Amino acid sequence: MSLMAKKLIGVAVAIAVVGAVLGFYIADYLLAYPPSFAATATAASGGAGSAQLTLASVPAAGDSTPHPTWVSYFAVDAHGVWHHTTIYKVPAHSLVHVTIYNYDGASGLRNPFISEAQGVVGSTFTINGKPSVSINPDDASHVFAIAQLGVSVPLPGVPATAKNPCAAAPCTLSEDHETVSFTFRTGKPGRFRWQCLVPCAAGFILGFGGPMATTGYMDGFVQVV
Ligand SMILES: [Cu+2]
Repeated sequence: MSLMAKKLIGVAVAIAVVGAVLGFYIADYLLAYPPSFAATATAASGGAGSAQLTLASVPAAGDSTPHPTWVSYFAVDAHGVWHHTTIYKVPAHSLVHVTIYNYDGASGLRNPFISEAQGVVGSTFTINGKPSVSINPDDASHVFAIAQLGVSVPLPGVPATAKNPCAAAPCTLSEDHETVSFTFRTGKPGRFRWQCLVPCAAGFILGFGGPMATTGYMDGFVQVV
């Protein structure tokens, strides 16, 4: 075999190895999703099924996650245990009651339009039990939005003067938080993307990188089944 042929084979092998490694990296990035979390079925109302989904949003995901310093959502089960996933399974043709405990401070919105709730049953949501239709855009900490279902609800931040803030997940209900509740209606089965709309990713360009671009932190999927 000539030297040239050996060189060509060497180059071809190197390209194949790099290509395979890149392929594994991309496949892992695309397929490594957190497990899905099922909403808890609740008593049916008016003929439709219903379910309860309890979530929490925090200023830092904590040491049990790959990115401890990133802002993140968590799912909270019926026993109060926090799960680091943003993929939720909810029933089709049902009312989904969502409760979100927000432990994070405000980042503010660039577009005040998003400070108004959309697509929720009764056109209102509650903040610490108080019926509301919008918040002050400057107070926005996170947003829970399912664009394809027309749902968008703003979460006000914990005041900077809070005496007992939670630094990182998991937090407890005795720590300062804002409780946001709302209900949305599901239709036929499908997989719908949801995301936060507040530029809350501190330290990233325009606040939209890192956790804002990663499933498991500030966005995920609603699986209507
Ligand atoms: Cu956010």
